[in-house]
Amino acid sequence: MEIVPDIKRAVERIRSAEKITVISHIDADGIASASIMLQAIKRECIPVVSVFVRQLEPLTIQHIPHDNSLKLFTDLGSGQQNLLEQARIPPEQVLILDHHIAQDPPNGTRYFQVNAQQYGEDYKKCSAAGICYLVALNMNPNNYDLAKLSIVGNVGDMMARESCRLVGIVHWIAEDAERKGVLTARTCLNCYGLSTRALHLCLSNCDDPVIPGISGNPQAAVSLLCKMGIYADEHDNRTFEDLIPNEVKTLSSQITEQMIANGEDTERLFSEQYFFPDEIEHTPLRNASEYATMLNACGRWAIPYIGAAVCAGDRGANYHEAEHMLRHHKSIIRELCEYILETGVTEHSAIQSIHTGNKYPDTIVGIGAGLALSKLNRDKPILILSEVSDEPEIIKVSMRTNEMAVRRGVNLQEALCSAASIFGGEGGGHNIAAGAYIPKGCEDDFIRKVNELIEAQLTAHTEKC
Ligand SMILES: [Mn+2]
Repeated sequence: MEIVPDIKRAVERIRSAEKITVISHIDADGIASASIMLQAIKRECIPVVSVFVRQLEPLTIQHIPHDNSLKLFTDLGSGQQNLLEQARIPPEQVLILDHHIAQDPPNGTRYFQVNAQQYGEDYKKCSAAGICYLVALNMNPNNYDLAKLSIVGNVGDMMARESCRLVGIVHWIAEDAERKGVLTARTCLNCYGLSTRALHLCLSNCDDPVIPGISGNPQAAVSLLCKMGIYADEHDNRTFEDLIPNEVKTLSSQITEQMIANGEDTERLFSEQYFFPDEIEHTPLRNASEYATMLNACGRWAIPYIGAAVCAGDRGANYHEAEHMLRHHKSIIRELCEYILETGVTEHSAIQSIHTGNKYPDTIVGIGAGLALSKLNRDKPILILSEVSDEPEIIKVSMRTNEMAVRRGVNLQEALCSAASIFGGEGGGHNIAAGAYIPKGCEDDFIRKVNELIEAQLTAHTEKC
C-alpha cells in the first residue's frame, strides 16, 4: 500500500469537515498525537474538540458525541472498528490515524484508516504521533514545529528502544526537524534523565545495559565522576546535558573500558537522544524521553488534558500541574518498586510473579514492574497482577522483561495474548513489555500458562540456534 495517497485522502477529509472531534488514547503517544492534530486543525480554523479515553470499549464509546462532526481517532480505533460499527458511526464521519493491529468489523463497514502497519518496513516503528505528523505536515508545511511532539510520542511508545535510536520514517522526521532547528539529536549514554537528573543517579539507574560497579551504586558513580574531574566534589549534581563534548568523550571511553574489562557487551551502551533547544534547560521538556514521561504521568493520573495543554505550549498553570503530577507519579512508582522488593516475588521456572492487590492503580503497575525488575533476577520476566478500580471482576496483568531476554526468544506480547485468550481475557503490547486483562479467579492457572509459554519460547529459540 502507498502512504502518500492515503495521507492526501486523510487531509481532504479533515479539510472538508465542518467540525471535528479528536478521540485519543491517554498515553504519551496518544496525547502527542491528539495535540498534533488539534493544533494543525485549529490552524485551519476548523472547530475542534478533544476526547481522551483509556481504552476504546463499549462504555467509553458513549463519550463520543452523537453529532455530524468528523470523528478523528488517533492512536486507537483500528483494533476497535467493531465498536464503531456497533455504535453505528457512519464511515464518512470517521478517520483513523493509528499504528495498532487492525481488525475488520464483523459487518464489513469500511472505515478509512492510515495505519503505520500497512506501509512496509520503513513504517514498522512509527507510532500514531508519526502518522499524525505526516498528515499535519501535508496540511501545511508550516506545521513542521509539530515534529517535536511526533518525536515525543514515538519515544514514549518505545520506538527508539530496540535500535537505541529512532528508525525508518521517524528517523527521517527527526533529521528533517533537526535541519529546521526544532530538535538536536545527540549520541548519549543509554540512560534516562539526561536533562533533569544528577549524572551519578543517571548512571547508577542505568540497567540497559548494566554497567558493572556503577548500576545500582550511586556512591561509586559519584567517586568515578569526581576522579575524572567531571564532578567538582561529591555534592556536585551536574546533568549529562551540562557536559561539554570533551567530558562526554572521556566519560564514554571510561565506561566503555569498564564494560569491556568485565567482558560485557557495549552494543547498547549508547543511544541517540532527542533534545529540544527551545525548552528551558534542566526541565523535563528538554528531551523527548523525559517529556514523554511527563505526558504519561498526566495520562495515567487521569489528567490527559493537562498534558495536551503543555503540548500546545502552556508553560503556566497547566505546566505546573503537569510537573506536580510528574513528581507524584515518580514517587508512587518508587513506592511500588520498594513494595515489590520488600514483599518479594514468587519464582517460577521461567518467570517471577507478584500480586499487588488494590494497593496501586493498575495504570502504573507495569512501570513499577519494569523498575523493580532491574533489582530482581533479570533473567526472568516479571508478571504483576493488580485489581482494577471500578471493575471488581477484572484483573490487570502487566509483564516486563529486558533486551537480553528478548534476544533469547522471549515475546511477552505473544505469551500474554495467547494465555489471555484461553481464559477469556485480552492481551496486547510489545515483546519487551505487555499487558492483559483477565477475569478474576483464574490468576493461578493464568500464571502457570504464561510460565509454560515463556519456557516454550526459550526452548524454541535454543533449538533454532
Ligand atoms: Mn501508540
